[in-house]
Amino acid sequence: MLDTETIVQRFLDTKLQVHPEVVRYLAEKGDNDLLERVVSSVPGDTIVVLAQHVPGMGLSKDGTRFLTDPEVEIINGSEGSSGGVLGVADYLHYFRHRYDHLGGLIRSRCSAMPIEALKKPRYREEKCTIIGLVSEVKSTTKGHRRVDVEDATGTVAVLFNKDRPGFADAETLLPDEVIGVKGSLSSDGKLLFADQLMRPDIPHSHAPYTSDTPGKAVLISDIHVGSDTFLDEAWDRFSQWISGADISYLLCAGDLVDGIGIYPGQESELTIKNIYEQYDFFGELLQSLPSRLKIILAPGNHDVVRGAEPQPSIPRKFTGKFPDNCVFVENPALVSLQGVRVLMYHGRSIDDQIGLTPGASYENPSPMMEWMLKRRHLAPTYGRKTPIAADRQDHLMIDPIPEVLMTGHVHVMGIVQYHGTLAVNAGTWQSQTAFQKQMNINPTPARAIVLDLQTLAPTVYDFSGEEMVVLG
Ligand code: D5M
Ligand code: FE
Ligand code: ZN
Repeated sequence: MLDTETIVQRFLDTKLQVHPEVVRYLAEKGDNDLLERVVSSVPGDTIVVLAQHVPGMGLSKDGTRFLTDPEVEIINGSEGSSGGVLGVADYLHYFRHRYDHLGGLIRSRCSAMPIEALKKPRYREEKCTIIGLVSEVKSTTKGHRRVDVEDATGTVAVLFNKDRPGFADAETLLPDEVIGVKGSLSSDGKLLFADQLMRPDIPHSHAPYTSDTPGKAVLISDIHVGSDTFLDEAWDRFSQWISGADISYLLCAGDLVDGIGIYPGQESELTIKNIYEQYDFFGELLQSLPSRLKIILAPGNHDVVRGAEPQPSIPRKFTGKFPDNCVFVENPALVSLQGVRVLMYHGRSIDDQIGLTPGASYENPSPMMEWMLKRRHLAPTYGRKTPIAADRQDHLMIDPIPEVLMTGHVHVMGIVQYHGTLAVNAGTWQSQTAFQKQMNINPTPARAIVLDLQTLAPTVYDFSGEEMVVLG
């Protein structure tokens, strides 16, 4: 047995400093002969003993691992940045903020008039452009979409004809999103026949940033520690793999634990029935991952914080057993990894999108992420399944444009590129639950998506079988 103090002292005795990763490795090996071999074999001019000096540590195989130290910056959603209790009156500011900001993105592409101006007789049967918040969405008996659009001056009904090009876009309209509409006003001035729907969107010219230096991040979600369907063996395979892989960052987009009292009858599906113990167990799992990893953890709807979004980060009283290389962020959070911005969002609004959009299903979360990017909003609809916290500012808008949008929640993996942004749903580490069986949701468990920060290329690693499989 070798303890870390003995190892550090042994090197100090020979006037050598030693990298913590090396100490950790030697302590794990517990092999005194190996320690002596390292001490006697390091070149004479060595100041710090690094991985490359240790036979079998396997860390110098591609020469890239320690070229850069992990570099993480939390741009939005750092610990403690939300959570103040506000009142209903603040929603007025909230929607005003959303309208001003997202409307501004559309305004740069067209010249819109205030909705109250449509009342003037001279605009009847004329071409008009408006920008507003969708207040209601309905299907007509003939299958067209009729939506009410509202700005600070008034409301107008807009009709999207199902036989016109672009109708598929109109079918994805959600209450409370900000849109622009070009169309012709009816003869009574009360209805706008839409020719074109404009969303805040990502410009075609958008060129994502890529890192100048090598670096890889692993994206995962929905671990659900404490549930009897948590895939502990798959996790162990993942844990072993990541210990020997050239990964600098591990990001998890929520549902870290299964929680307590999240759904009726949950108790009978829990192997750990205490919320502190669930987090402790997860902390211990993370303790056995390499300490060089920067681990970024956001909450989801199963975690211990309030459900209303933005969700605060996991409070310290639950994270005592987590290693020091963990960073706790809010949901959502915008995180920069070597300059590559990853927007982490658990993805509860996908439930609302599926409920409100014809043809949308749990089988494929990719279109939902694409629509989030087009809307430049993670969760526009207020008052359905996604609770939104009272605030004077809208923290769920997508701005700046991230290089990567990362979600989870639906437990189904999906990857899609949209205007240069990579959108990833990372799946889950939980097998199908009884509830999901009832809902006919078929999860894609035990996937880790490796993101290359220099190319933004994703590679899927599947740990669900006995052997790890790289899916490409
Ligand atoms: O969500 C796991 C899966 O279950 C995900 O696909 C969403 C679905 N789900 C969860 N709660 C609901 C409700 N209330 N309605 C419809 N679908 C739901 P998780 O957050 O891990 O429980
Ligand atoms: Fe989940
Ligand atoms: Zn969830």
